Amino acid sequence: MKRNALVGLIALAALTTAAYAGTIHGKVSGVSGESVVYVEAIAGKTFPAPAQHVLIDQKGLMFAPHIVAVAQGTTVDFLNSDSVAHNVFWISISGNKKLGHNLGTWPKGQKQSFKFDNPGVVPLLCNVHPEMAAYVIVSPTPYFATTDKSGEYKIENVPDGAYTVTAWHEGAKYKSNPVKVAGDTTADFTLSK
Ligand SMILES: [Cu+2]
Repeated sequence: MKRNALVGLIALAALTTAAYAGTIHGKVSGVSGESVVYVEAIAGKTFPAPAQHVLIDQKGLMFAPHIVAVAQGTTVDFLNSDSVAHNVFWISISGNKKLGHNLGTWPKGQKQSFKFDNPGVVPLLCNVHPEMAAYVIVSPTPYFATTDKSGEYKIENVPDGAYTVTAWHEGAKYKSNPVKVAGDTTADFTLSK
């Protein structure tokens, strides 16, 4: 093979890798348990609403799971599996009270759905049981992950580029950091109350 052709092939392979192989991974510390890490809105880019619904169950007087991360535009199905009636409401999304909503109250075996078109943190409550609480984190991009219990996370298939990445944890101050993604990229966060 001629040298020029080989150089061309290597360059093409490098470009292909750069466009598809970005990964953001790291650790969220300073807090214990699950956090959510997501890439903030990217100028000039929109993403189709995911077709697949996500289920949040109400079982044993608890929301399950307690923390759910979804991409903007996702429809969440809220199921009541208890023999008592449950309600679902939120007073705001990321503090914006205009985005507050009450889905109503329904009995066992029934569900209500809601499409989360606004990104942000949605603190779920049930007005029948004040102790019930959960969070939906609506990521403005499809690039998000929930950490494991030790705080480790991995967001795959992120195109190379410069982004703002936010780490959120229940009861802590969220943190947004600039992250330049080039292939396999590390981004650690330290959160505090
Ligand atoms: Cu309830």
